[in-house]
Amino acid sequence: MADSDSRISERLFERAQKTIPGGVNSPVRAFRSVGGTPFFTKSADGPFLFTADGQRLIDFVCTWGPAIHGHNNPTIRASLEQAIKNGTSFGTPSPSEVDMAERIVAGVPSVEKVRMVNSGTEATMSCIRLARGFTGRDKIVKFAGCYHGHVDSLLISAGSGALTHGSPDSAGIPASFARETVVIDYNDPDALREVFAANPEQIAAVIIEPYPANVGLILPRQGYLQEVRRLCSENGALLIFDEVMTGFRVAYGGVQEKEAVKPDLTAMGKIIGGGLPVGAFGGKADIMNQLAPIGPVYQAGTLSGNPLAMAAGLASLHLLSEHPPYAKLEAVGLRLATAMEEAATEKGIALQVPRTGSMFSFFFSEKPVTNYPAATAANGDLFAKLFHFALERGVYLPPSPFETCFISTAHDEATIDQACEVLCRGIKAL
Ligand code: HOZ
Repeated sequence: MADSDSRISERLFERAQKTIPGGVNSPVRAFRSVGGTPFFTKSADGPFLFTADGQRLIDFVCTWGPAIHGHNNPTIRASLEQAIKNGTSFGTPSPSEVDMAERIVAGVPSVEKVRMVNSGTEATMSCIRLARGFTGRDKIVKFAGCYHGHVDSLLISAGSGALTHGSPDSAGIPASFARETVVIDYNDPDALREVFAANPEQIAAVIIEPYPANVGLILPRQGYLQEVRRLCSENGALLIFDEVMTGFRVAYGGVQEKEAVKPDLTAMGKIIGGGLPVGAFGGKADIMNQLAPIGPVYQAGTLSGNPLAMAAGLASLHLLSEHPPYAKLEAVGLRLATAMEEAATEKGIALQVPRTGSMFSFFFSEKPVTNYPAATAANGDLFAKLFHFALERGVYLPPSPFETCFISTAHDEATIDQACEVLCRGIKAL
């Protein structure tokens, strides 16, 4: 990239920092953990981002998950163009909300009723309130490194930007709130058993990213999620799956379909908005019926079920159900991960590339990573070097080792070949 070009993003970042805290509207976008100045994106199409500096990047962030069909997908765009002719927000029920609810209920195994919200954060926050209202209990169990959006009671030992920027326990959370959240390690059923034993009839819910993807990607040990389900049922606590990242991504019905484990409540987002701001939460009808206006748990939103977001989301889900991409994404993901592991072996570097379908991440670590302590012990400097090597050569990885890479259906063979070549060269150059 020519010097004169990269200065456009630098100048924009200088301006941004004067009026936006840290120059970004979400901390993960700053390049703090890898160093350097974030680039500014002018447009995006297919598997590519086009920066203000004139660079074309093969994008493995995919707007942090939603862009499973790539950017600027023509079907999603056409659906939006059609919807916008009818107005942008009604503040009344509209037909597309019913279509969306029916699609989600048909696709996600545990969901009998669903309510739309505007972000994944709203979805998890609402799940927690509903679980407390339903059980009459206050305590929540979460897992170290799992990130469920910036919800007060869940920003404790959190992953994603909170971990990347050194504040997994955010300031601004009253100690009295934090006391109601118990944090344990993922993949350790004994830890959950002990928490239930120590807090009898006090735990309202266990919230989990069934495949944690905000601390790099971590996969469950055989039988682990089934045991979590069993322990929740045995102790009268609700099980909440945060499938904001994994829903409609690892399978149409998410991890719960793949692993055949049914949570009581599910938080959703990302893909179901087709790139527009959307979240949803759903679950068993008797629990969901506790919500206002028919139940005592209050939850609301002016823009919930927004017609444009519904149009984009419905088009996104329609594409997935009509042309299931999962087998192809699995093959592409396997090819990328295998190539990178081979490059690392050739170089003599310890690299783990955990992967499921079109999600993968990098841990420069001797052993497979099964929990938060192992993830944070991996070598972040090597990741930062690989990140910059790739970026300079037109491949964009997430700017933190505590995030997950995504592949879209728009990443065709030629694009994957090119990315593979750059990433393997980058690993060998470490
Ligand atoms: N939930 C996203 C993946 N970690 C992060 C998006 C953001 O915080 O901006």
